[in-house]
Amino acid sequence: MSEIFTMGEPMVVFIAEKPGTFSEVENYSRGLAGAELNFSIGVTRLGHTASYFTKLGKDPYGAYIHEFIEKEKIDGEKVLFTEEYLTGSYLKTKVLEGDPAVYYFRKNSAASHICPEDIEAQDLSGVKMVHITGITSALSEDCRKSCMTLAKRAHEIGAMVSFDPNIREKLWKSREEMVQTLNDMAFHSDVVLPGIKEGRILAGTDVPEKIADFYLEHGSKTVIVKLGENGAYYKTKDGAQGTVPGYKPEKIVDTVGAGDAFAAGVVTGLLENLPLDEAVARGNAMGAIIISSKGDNDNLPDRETLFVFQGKQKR
Ligand code: KDG
Repeated sequence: MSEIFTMGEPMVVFIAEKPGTFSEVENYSRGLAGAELNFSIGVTRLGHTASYFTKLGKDPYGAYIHEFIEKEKIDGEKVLFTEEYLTGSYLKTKVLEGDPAVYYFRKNSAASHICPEDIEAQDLSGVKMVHITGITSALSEDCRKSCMTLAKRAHEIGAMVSFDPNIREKLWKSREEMVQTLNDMAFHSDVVLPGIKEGRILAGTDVPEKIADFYLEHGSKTVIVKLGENGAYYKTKDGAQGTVPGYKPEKIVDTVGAGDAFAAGVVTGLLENLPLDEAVARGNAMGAIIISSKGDNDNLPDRETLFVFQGKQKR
């Protein structure tokens, strides 16, 4: 069995070749997306084993995603196919600055039908870390329960849970429901990975230490707040804390997927027993690398590429 387990919704993404509206842009390149899938690619390229669970439609998108999972050596043995629902997709615009706009085609998708029974049926033996993102909780009531079931099962077998709130307001009915659900998941997780802007929405503050304290007071053990180009701030329940500076990206092309790359860096660092600040530095490096390409995961590095990148910016 793999040391890491995750689940969520993978999608096919179509990325605009140039800025403009859909009617203005004729050409799109095809890619693969999904926060937990990006994360799985990140950790397996760094030499770790990961199992990924999802539901795919029996359609060309589903077949493409499944092939990709196999090619990346992610254990997707338990992935289920359904005739009833389609695999989701999304459109991503090209911007010259800031975050691109995204348009989802995923309502009632195959993955939104993941249910707690699916999670109960998973063999988690040998798993040391379960990674969950807030996107999955937003997909349906069943998906939300599935995330909680997964966190509970992880703790029963002594595995740790890492949680990235990954706010996607478009997927939620209301901000109130979103905040409550994401915080509840975070309180049931060991390692919480909010961004600074997410902290303002979820914890009511954009002071990194206060965001960390908010989660630590409610049961989380380690909180790592992503600060964008300024790196990341961490605090543990034992009071250890610090800010780890960010790496300079070669260029900034597309910021989508940076949080997943960051999570892959941190989680692999923790599994390798790196000191926390080094695990966070690895997360920062992974985030800086991925934003220099247009895809959500294509540029995720192998170990050697990562170490060369980190070595070039010795601090
Ligand atoms: O974190 C990156 C993801 O946002 C992207 O790959 C697509 O999963 C996705 C989503 O729901 O936005």
